[in-house]
Amino acid sequence: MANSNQGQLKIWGRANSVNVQKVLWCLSELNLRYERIDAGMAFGRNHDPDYLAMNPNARVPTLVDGDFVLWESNSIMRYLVLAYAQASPIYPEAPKRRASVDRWLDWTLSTLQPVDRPVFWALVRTPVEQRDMLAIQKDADAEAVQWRIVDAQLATRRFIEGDDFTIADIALGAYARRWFGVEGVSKPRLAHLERWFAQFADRAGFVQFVAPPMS
Ligand SMILES: N[C@@H](CCC(=O)N[C@@H](CS)C(=O)NCC(=O)O)C(=O)O
Repeated sequence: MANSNQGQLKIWGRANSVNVQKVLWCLSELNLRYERIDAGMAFGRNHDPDYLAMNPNARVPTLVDGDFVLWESNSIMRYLVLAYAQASPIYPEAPKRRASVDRWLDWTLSTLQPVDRPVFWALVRTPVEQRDMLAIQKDADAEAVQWRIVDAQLATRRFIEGDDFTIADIALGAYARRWFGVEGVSKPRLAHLERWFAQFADRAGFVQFVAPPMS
């Protein structure tokens, strides 16, 4: 059954953006209705004056909820839970548990995304003949350093912060799909990360929005 929002939620952003995917996966977990409008890269729109008035970064995603506008994908996920599913374990209320989830959201933006981006762009969005494989392997090695941190955390936990699935799993899971999906570089075997990632095959939001071929 759909949640009790009135279907007024609009998400601006192309479906192949990792940050849009996080929000779509979260909306699915919360069973919220929404409309998605393509924007960014080939779709354009994000440099138009009306879009810039909503999001001066010219980035996707942007959420519009009635007269409220919000950008930054992790902030959007937090807002959706607070506005529409406050008691949900997906963003726990207890201060220490919430802060533990928040740190992975911050870490994803500050530490993981910068090392993932060069690898993803080189292997997914760069023609084969233009790829510098030595440089890409170095970038992949730098990304592996960060995934080892996640792997170690998962050695003793079902999800990143314990028994419950949270929006930190969404943020990390969307990037893990890229890490596992890129081909042509050598990557260390990270057994805990693999076990954790395999669980998402049961989650409709992951299957629909994150698992499809990368582009
Ligand atoms: N920290 C921002 C990053 C947003 C961002 O960099 N979005 C990328 C797509 S993943 C973008 O808008 N790229 C330009 C474009 O699509 O034209 C967030 O998490 O929302």
